[in-house]
Amino acid sequence: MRGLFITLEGGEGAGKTTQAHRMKEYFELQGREVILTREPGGTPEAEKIRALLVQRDGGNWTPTAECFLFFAARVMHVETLIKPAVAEGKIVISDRFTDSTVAYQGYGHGFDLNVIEQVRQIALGDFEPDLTFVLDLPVKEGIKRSMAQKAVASGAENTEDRFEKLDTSFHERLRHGFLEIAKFEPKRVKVIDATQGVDGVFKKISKELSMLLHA
Ligand code: Z5A
Repeated sequence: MRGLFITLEGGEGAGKTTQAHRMKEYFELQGREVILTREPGGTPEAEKIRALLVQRDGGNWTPTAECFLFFAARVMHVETLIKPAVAEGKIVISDRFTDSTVAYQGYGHGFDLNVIEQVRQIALGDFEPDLTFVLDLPVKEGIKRSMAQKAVASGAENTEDRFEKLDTSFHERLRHGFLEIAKFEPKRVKVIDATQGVDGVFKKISKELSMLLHA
């Protein structure tokens, strides 16, 4: 059976992690082997880079350096985990991938989209996900969900908050960025209305998954 690489994208609290687990159950019920992973991270080396990028004391990177760090982590992730697993017929589901760099560093922070594309070409060539879901949610709703989640988990201090401290206008640019990516690549990127409940969102996702499996 053909392996697949599927990514989940979207702003803070959009429900990517929740839907990644639902997707895993869906494929496993069909007898498929699934690997859930995330970016930045996913391999021991890339998780070390994650700590530099997302933790509040991880360092003050220039935009160019930050872009290279995201792609350094991504190359390790793709070469040592994603490609080998897909070659073995497994389904790899990643919570974020290159579209997050385009949306956060490019649309969000204003880093040159052409430079991101050049670095992407050097790092990944023509490798890309078979299918990407952008979970789309009004910014306020995403932040509300994310804050509620943190309130529940308030026992353990969360230091992975470097991007979450950004203002509302940043999150609006981010949302616009993800929608633009989907507009440019409608075949690969599917926008899912994430305002519904978990089951409603998954119903839309599973429709796309079924089409992919029977393509
Ligand atoms: N970043 C970057 O800048 N550039 C890059 O290239 C990459 C990343 C790859 C780490 O991301 C940070 O790195 C991220 C972008 C930056 N910064 N931010 N923000 P992360 O993926 O580790 O963290 P995150 O984006 O903040 O994810 P999250 O908070 O884990 O959100 P989520 O996975 O989308 O949502 P969730 O955990 O599934 O759900 C959030 C809460 O909502 C939870 O309580 C759920 O039970 C609830 N939920 C979920 N779905 C629903 C529905 N449908 N209805 C109601 N409630 C729901």
